[in-house]
Amino acid sequence: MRIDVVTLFPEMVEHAARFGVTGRARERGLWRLGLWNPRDFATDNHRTVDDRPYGGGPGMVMMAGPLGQALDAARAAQRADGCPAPRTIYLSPAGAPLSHRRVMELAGAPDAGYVLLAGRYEGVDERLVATLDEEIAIGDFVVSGGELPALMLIDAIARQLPGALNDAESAVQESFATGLLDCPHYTRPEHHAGQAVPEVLLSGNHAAIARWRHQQALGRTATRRPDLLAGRALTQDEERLLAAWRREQPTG
Ligand code: 4FN
Repeated sequence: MRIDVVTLFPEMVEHAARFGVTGRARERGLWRLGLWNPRDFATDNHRTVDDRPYGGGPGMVMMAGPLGQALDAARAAQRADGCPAPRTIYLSPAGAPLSHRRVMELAGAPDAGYVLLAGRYEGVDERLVATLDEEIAIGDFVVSGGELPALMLIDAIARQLPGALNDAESAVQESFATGLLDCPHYTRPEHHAGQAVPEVLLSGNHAAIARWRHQQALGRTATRRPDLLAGRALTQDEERLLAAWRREQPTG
């Protein structure tokens, strides 16, 4: 997979893309990163990439010209690198909310190419946005630029590429695939700040532990993120586990 990012802060993306699972996946050659600064495609002496909004008002807008040139250069680099049909994605608050499902779709074609556009200022001239394939939003909050959203998308995709995770990481990963929140985790020591580790986890009874964890995951998801359960039918056994979990919760 090849991912290019068009950004006014390429160093920010380059630096963050070196760490952890995604950095290791990159070292392994599972994905390649290209960076394009629209400032390098500006035509004036000041290397201007933004201008005042037509119609007036506060803030500045990223100009279509330099962005279009940077996107063209990124697409050409993708083609030269064996990605004939790169998909262009604008990280934008107006995009479709990113989901695990969409991440898996984007990661599902390991030979695919993506060109991500990270905005700054008040955003991007709409005529340039109209030339892109897709808009994706990371969440409902104001951020200063699209770089961190782009990095979140890259992180989410890269860790799904075949060979990105070692066996232990892959095993953990499979537990996320249930569509539920995680169960609570504990490690040593057995007592911390007057609180003990739940007894079942010390029992050595692996079936009981698995059942308790599944129950915790169901209970937490039902109370904290009921929206995640909306698209997921519960089995009869899960209904029983959840009902029992609810009875055990302190009231009030
Ligand atoms: N944000 C909102 C409403 C209006 C503007 C913003 C906002 C960065 C270039 C876009 C934001 C959120 C999720 C990219 C936010 C995302 C961005 C994202 C983003 C600078 C213009 C801007 C209603 C969400 C609070 C600034 C809501 N996912 N504008 O943040 O790029 O990808």
